[in-house]
Amino acid sequence: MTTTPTNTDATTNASASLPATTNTTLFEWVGEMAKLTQPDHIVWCDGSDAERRRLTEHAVATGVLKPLDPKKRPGCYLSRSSPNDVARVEHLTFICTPTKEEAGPTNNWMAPADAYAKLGKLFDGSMKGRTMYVVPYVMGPVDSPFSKVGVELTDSVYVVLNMRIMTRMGRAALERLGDSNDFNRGVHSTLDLDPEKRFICHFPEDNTIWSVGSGYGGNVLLGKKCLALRIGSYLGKKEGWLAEHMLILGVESPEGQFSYVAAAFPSACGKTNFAMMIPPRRFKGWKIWTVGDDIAWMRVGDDGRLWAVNPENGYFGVAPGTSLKSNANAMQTTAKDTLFTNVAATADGDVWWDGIDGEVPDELTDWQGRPWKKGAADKASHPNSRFTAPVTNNPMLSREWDNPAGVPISAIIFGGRRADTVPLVLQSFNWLHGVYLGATLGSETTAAATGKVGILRRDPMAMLPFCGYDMGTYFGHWLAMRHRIQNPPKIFLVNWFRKDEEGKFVWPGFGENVRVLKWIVDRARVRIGGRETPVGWVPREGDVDLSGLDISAERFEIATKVSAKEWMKELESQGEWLASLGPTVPAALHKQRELLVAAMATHPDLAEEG
Ligand code: GTP
Ligand code: SPV
Ligand code: MN
Repeated sequence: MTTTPTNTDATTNASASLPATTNTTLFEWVGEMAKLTQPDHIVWCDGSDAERRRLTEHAVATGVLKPLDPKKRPGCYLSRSSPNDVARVEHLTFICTPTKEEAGPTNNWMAPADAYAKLGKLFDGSMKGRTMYVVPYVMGPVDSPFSKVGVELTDSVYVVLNMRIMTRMGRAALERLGDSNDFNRGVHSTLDLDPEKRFICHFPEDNTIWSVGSGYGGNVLLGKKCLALRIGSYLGKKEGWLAEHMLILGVESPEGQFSYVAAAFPSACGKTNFAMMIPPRRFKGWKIWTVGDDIAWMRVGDDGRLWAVNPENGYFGVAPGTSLKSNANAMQTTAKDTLFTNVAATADGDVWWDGIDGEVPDELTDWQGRPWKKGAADKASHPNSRFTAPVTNNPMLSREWDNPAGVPISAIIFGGRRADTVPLVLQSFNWLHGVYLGATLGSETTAAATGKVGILRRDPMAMLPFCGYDMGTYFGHWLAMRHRIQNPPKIFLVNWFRKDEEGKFVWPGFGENVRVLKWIVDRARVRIGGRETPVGWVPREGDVDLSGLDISAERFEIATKVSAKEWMKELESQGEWLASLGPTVPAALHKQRELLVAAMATHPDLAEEG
């Protein structure tokens, strides 16, 4: 027997279910947190199907979830958040290292003692009248040396049901943990959803995360951005690996050759779509297999290559824009056993969002539960409405998705949302230049975080909101990794979002991106040509297979153009960015920039102007 002898917690008087562990460190910590938050009940989650049914019934009965039509969307539910709680809140997210310098200039910082005191006050009695769920989970395959165990205490049944999809949750996690004290300690209380009392605090040294006042994904599903990226990147620096905001996919050629790539695009910039892409008809025999759609943990293998694991177990994906045309695999993935958040509802019990297939219905219930009529000024689905779906629903799930060793990475791709300057694809000259391209990545902001959208900002490696320590030191870690990897992946920059003079996207994107991916994989395997520009390699005409695609040579040239004038401006702005990060930015990156500027300055387009 591994159960404990009691089902009431003597220190709190809360009724408690029986946990399947003897881990005293865990008991003590749960007891301590229960004493602080004072829940009426404590429920230890086992991850079973019976538990899912029970919690789902409870969520429906209390109005947290609304069942969808069981024929149209079997096992699916709709959740509506508080209208003030629909995205990550970067201004309320803190890294609580002993010194501000360790958090660096791009993170909000609070001294650990201050943060514990401030949030401790908010947690005090915050679960009175509520249930505290104890959610043990593993990030990564349960039996992988890559993986990390976390335990999240939460008073939200929505969080439990989402964690159940997004992580390996329950008994398996307690078994993996055993009596070890090496687990992430996450505490989440919904409080009253007052943005004035909303904080997401990370204590890397204590492997602890405290989150209050929100119910939104990235703020409260603590295994995801908080553990897998912010704490993960801190551990990666310490332990010699990389925790990255990257999708992982496998490309299968018609000959049956597999190549794996990892790609970092900022939030709502196309990772899920790229990871699930369906090649166009012309690419018969080519298959894209999804390993992960948001996060990659990468380590050097015994063979000197970089190996990547997806720590997640589900997809927390952007709904708007998802359709049979743009992402049929995501449509199939969300056909059953999926939780939808802040999408619109149809009268017949289905979901709806902007960009979904078919006619816009005349009437809908909008994401806030209000009647909506076609043509209304307000959007029926929130721009950051999301689906939570198990990876096993994905028809193109890679057979390697759960491999404890991960997959070997041949290419790393950075990409952003750039209306100009950045060509469709650019290959770096070497690792240092590739790290430079990642470090200076720029992208227009999206609805995934609270704030204005469409503003160009630097988002290095798509990690600006997710790096758990000083940015310059993080760049140094990337450069240092080169010396551990004997056979490093080639590094690329892509941009699906370049616009023409009329403001239209020049490149069709989505499944057509496989054409670019093929060039990338062929370049990584050194079997296709390219053209050298002062800022990197681009495909020559004919290098990218455009057959069967309705795009003119001129338009392809616009898509792949490297303009000397635009790049001189870009390099200047990149210099300001690097300078703003302070003295920890490696000298090699400054020198790399100077070299690019000097090389670009010899360009005839600039010389003509004198
Ligand atoms: P997070 O989950 O926030 O990290 O987002 P993500 O990077 O996974 O982005 P996702 O794939 O969900 O795409 C976000 C939005 O960009 C959706 O509305 C997509 O329809 C759109 N999008 C994705 N790929 C492309 C593309 O190649 N071209 C264009 N024009 N839009 C795209
Ligand atoms: C992102 O914003 O990058 C997401 C969604 O993937 S969240 O989990 O909220 O971070
Ligand atoms: Mn993301």
